[in-house]
Amino acid sequence: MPDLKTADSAIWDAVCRERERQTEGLELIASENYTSRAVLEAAGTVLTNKYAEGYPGRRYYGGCEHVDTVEQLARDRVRRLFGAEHANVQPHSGSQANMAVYMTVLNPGDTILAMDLAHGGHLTHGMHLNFSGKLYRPIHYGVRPNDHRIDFDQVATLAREHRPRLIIAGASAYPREIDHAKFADVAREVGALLMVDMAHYAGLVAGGVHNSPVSCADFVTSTSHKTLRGPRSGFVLCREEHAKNLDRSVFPGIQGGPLMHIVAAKAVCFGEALRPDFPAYARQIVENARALAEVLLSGGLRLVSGGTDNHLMMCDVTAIDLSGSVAEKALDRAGITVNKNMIPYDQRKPMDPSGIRIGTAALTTRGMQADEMKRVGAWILGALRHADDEATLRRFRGEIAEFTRNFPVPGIG
Ligand code: DSN
Repeated sequence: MPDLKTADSAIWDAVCRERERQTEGLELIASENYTSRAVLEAAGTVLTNKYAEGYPGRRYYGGCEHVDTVEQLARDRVRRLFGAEHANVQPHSGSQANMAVYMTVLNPGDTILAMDLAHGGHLTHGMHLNFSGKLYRPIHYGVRPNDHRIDFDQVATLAREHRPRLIIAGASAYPREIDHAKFADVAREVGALLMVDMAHYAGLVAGGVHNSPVSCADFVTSTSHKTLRGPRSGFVLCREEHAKNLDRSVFPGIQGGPLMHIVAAKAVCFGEALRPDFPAYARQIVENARALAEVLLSGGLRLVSGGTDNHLMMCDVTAIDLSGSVAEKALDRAGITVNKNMIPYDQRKPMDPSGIRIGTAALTTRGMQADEMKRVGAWILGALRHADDEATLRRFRGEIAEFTRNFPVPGIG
């Protein structure tokens, strides 16, 4: 980045340090990943210079012939990847993908039924400070206290009582496979529409490891940067009957010009996920999560629901007398990045909850497998046990930097 270095050394320096952090540490944030060099290159192209309000073939600006090609490729590829009738690849993020669906089917004041943020849901599923909680009337379901699985009896009871216009499935911190068909049954019974927010596990759906919501949901929303391993962005899939209204909700409803460099990077990501090696990547993410969960369980940590069958696990660190915030900071000092997180029925507060969330998508991208998860698990347990022992955390940090040299980050090295 020679020009950046000369023009703005402060930004150049911060980017270099972040690159170093990403390379030398163990990245275990469940919603993060490493993109390929091709995705990075697409995101850094001259397409950032172009306005393209509208859709391919129907733009409000001249000179759109090449960005039309890009957006059409992105739409075709993501439709093929997930077997969807219609795709909109313009949402800048997962939040905007969700907002676009709400704008398509809801009026202010309408009732939505979604997973409670405190049980693993997302901000845009009706949290009181989020637009979704201010504009609409959210009702929340959660997980059962005994096994931490989605309480479908509660989902059905709440749906019958409140008659929501839209039921939302999908979560940000739920370690189990979600039964989309069961949500579809409830939605059908009460005459609601179903939206599945598959942002976290889109890569697992693409790789055939998690059941697909596309055939049973009216709308499927997602980000492209988690298990799907693309640029930081969003998209929506839906049935043809909703296509026109959805497209209108995205533009001009909630967005102006699409970020065409990011649409290009999404097209590259979808192309990569269509390649024959992607299912093996998705399978390995899940195998790695299971392997890591076993190590953590055997080390005395409690896991929400007792384990995982997707890319993430939720660890209750109060079982070893820590809080989520203390655990996150200790792991950070050892070069291990996770995030503190509320766990179901948490008695603590969001800024210092009982849990940490751990995901395996990024380390799997670096080529780590179950054997490596044993070492990663040992470092996590060691750092948690020595949370206030600076010398030990520093030693782990050095060992991890050495270890990660054997697992180059795609696009960085
Ligand atoms: N904030 C994201 C996560 O970390 O799960 C979800 O959008």
